[in-house]
Amino acid sequence: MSDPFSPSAHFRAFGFVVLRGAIAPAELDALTRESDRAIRDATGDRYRDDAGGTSNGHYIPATGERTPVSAAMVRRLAPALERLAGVALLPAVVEHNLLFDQVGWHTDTAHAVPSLHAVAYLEELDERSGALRVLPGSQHLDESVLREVLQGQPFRDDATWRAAVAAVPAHAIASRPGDVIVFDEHLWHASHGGRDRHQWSASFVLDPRRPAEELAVRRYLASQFDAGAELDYDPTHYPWYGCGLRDGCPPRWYAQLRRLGAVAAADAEQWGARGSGRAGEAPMTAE
Ligand SMILES: O=C(O)CCC(=O)C(=O)O
Repeated sequence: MSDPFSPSAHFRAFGFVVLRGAIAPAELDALTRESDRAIRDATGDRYRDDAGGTSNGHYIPATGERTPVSAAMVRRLAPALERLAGVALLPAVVEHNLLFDQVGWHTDTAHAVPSLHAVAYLEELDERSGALRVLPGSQHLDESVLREVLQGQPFRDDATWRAAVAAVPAHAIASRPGDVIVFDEHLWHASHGGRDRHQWSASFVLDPRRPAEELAVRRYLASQFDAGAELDYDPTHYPWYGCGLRDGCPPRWYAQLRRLGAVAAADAEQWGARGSGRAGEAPMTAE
C-alpha cells in the first residue's frame, strides 16, 4: 500500500501540499529582489501598491532576461512537481505578482486536464493577513457543486462579500517566505484580509503524449491568454515565454508550447494590437 502521508498522496487526496523551506535563503533573497524590481520596472508610471481601483494586482510575466531567478525556479521545481502530479508537465504561465487585495473563491481552470499551480508568498502570511485558503479535496467535485454557494449570489456590498469569503469553512495555509504551496488548479481557493502581497507563481499543465490529451491541453493553453487584454505593464522585457524558458530549460518545453499554440497565443496577448516590438529580448533559438 502506498504511504498515505506521502506528499503525492496528500496532493492527490486534498489537492495541495506545502513544500516548507523549498527556497533556500540565498535564492529567496534573489527572488525577492527580482520580484520587486521587475514589478516596478515593468509597470513604470502605473506602479502602485495600494489597494482599490479596478485591478486586483500587477501580474508580470517572469521568464525573460530580467527575471532569471524566476526562470531558474521553474526549472528547479519541475521534477518535484511532476512527482507530486504523477505526470510529465509543461510550464504554462510564470509570473511575479503583487496582489493588492483579498481574492474571492474560485478555481483556476475549468479544463479537464491535469494542471497545477506552485506559488511562493514573499511575506509571512496567516489567516488574518491574506494566507491562501483552500477547500481540501474540492478538486474532486464537479465545479458546479460549489459554484452556486461560493459565487452564485451577488453580494450587497463590499463588506458582505468580505464576510462571505471568510465564512466559508476552509483551511488557511499559513506560510513563511521560502515555502512553496503547490495546488491543483481545480481546487477551490481564496484569501481573506490580505493587502499588497508579493507572490511568485508558476502554473503547469500536462505535457500531452496522446492525441486526445493534446486537444485538451491546446484548449487549456489558449485559455491562459487574452488577445484583447489591456496590459498594465510594458511587455518588452517581460515576455510570457522568454529566454530563460527557451534557452535555460529542457528544449522540449518550448518546442511543445510552440507546437501546441501557446507561444502564438501569448504573443497575440502581448503584441497583437501593438505590432512586433521585442526590442530587448534575445532571438528565439530552441525549437
Ligand atoms: O493569494 C491570493 O490571494 C490568491 C491567489 C490565487 O488565487 C492564485 O494564485 O491562483
